[in-house]
Amino acid sequence: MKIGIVCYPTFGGSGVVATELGKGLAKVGHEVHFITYKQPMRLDFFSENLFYHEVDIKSYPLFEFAPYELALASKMVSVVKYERLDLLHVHYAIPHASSAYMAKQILRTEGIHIPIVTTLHGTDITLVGKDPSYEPVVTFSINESDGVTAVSADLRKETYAYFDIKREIDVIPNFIDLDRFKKQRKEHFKKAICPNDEKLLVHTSNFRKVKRVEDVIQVFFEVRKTMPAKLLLVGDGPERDRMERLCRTLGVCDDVRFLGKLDAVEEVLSVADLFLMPSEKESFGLAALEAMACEVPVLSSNAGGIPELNVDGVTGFVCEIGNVADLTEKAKIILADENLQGFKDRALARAKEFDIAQILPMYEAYYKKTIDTV
Ligand code: GMT
Repeated sequence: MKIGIVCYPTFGGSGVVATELGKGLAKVGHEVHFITYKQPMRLDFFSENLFYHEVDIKSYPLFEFAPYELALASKMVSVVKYERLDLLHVHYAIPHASSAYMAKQILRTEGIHIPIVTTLHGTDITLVGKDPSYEPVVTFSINESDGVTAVSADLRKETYAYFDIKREIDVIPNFIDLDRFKKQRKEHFKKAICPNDEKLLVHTSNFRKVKRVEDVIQVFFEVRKTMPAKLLLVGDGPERDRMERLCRTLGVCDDVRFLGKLDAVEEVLSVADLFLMPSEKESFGLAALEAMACEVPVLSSNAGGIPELNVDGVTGFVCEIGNVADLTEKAKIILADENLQGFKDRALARAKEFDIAQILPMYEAYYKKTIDTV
């Protein structure tokens, strides 16, 4: 098939999923055309089946905000037409699904029919999408897509709850490339961070409020009272300053390091003992899956689709959102020497269920079904 993939190209789970999916499809022989405003993060190599089309956003003194949606729709029209695509797969509803709808209508006037598959990722539904300033357009463009998938059953449920959806939404979970995300031998790194064999806790996120990074630090503060431990915080975002101040107030700065935006997160995960994801909202939790693939147990909240990934008492623990006392107690259980290896082994076994090799055929079948039925 010739598939167009539209996504956000920079940091963020939906862009990572879209890029890895495109790479996986190209590997098994499909021709994949990325349409974005910037070269996607993990698409920095040559492959005969991968193409990149940059959206040209023209500014003009009249525009306070350049109309990206229109430039994107125009680019979709030309790529579909000249590259003869079979299908467009847009990741994240806003504004990709509505731009795709517009492109589809324009192409129809030229006798070209292009099926649109929209994948919902999370905040496009649970935070941004349901805001009245976007809701009518999101509802319309989901209903007008030829196929709609959500990355978890919970996200599908939330979509039906928030929007007036009149069509079927299928669940295709996120996936992991186990060749990249695997435990690597990084003993020197572990020794440098934990010279006295301290337990290493890790959190990665975009440091937005919904990630509840303060819970990570509070849990660490409590755990550290009972065992030697270190905390690595990977990523950056609006909450970073506040979190640095919290570390100072709690007096834990010597044992906490903010690493900023790291691309090779698997190297950090390779030496971690516990991954924390106490989010307020989380449709899937790709970062937790990446940790599990590196044999790291997950201590999470019960937000959104996380319990569909992290199995309570098996691959880690699942606690009520904001229950720091419970999170702390469960962290100590996981980190106890006699328990840790079992949790690590089971985390890896669970991650294998989300191997890209299992999930990619689901998308291929979904594309074929969509093309055949429209
Ligand atoms: O987590 C974020 O805020 C980024 C966001 C995105 O779209 O880039 O992530 C969402 O999509 C990921 C990939 O499907 C999911 O793994 C994340 O759980 C989801 N985030 C939220 O629902 C908050």
